[in-house]
Amino acid sequence: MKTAVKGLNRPSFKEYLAGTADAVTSALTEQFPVDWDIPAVLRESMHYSLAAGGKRLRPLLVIAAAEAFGGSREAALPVACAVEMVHTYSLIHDDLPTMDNDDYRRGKLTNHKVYGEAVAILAGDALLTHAFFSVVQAGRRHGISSDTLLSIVEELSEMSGARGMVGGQVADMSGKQGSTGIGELEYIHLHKTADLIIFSLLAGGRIGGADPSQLEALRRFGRDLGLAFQIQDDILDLIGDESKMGKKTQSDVEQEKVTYPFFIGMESSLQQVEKLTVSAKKALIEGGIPDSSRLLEIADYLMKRDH
Ligand code: GRG
Repeated sequence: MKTAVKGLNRPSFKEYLAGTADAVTSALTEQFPVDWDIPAVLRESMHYSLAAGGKRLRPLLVIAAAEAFGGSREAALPVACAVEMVHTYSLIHDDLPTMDNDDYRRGKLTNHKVYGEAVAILAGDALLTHAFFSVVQAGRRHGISSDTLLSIVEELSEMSGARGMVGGQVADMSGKQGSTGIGELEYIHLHKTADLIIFSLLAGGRIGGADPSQLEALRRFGRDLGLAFQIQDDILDLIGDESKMGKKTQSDVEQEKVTYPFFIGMESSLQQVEKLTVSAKKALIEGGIPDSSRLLEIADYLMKRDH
């Protein structure tokens, strides 16, 4: 009877996704209080990209992982915002002329197209540094232990830096068809994409009080989920809707990036996404996590996503 009532009150996955994304969007705007003396153009530029939407996947993972252990959403939110700030900074910098040279992101003009390259670079820098401020503040406000906070800060710096996302991006920039092998491709996917996903799960788990073996299960879940996510991203890019095709530059066409579909073809890539998702879910199911239902739903949702 109790279970049935609990089930009845449980938001659908769609409601959970939308509710979490809204909570993250509101919390993001609160990370830079209006009475802080910040140059207007910098504040606007950061806000422009933070408010531009996106799936809010990484914050969702922080929150769902914390909740899987009975952790509070309030304590997880500032850390969820922190990882979205790091993600947003990486997108702003990735879009710059010196990198991907993109004019549009999330259906809007890219940051540098609106605010100029110098401000876009600095907005990215400020978002990256503010992420660490948010993590430490969250700890103070919500009584997260210093040990937990140190681990979160340590993992955020490692997984977003030279041994993480930035390292993956540099490897990706040097990867060209003909000279990159599938092993290097896995390195690129693991660091450019999976590391922030792994970080999000570990941080949520730590906030919820996960023990070392449960953290290991979250790490394995995040690794496979992150690899599947990137292959799916490359598949979606290749299938391309009209807007994506329109976004391609001449140099993209001449020098297509190395991807799983390039190496093993579309059909096998789709199978690989499914295989990795199954393996991710297995790690979670076997990991002794008190309530992994939302994380499992997220894995299924990502496998079926179309954007
Ligand atoms: C420039 C330091 C630096 C790093 C760039 C993240 C990244 C590394 C580049 C962005 C380009 C890209 C395709 C990265 C792979 C990870 C990925 C699929 C990012 C897009 O994440 P989504 O789909 O984006 O979660 P939204 O817009 O939904 O937040």
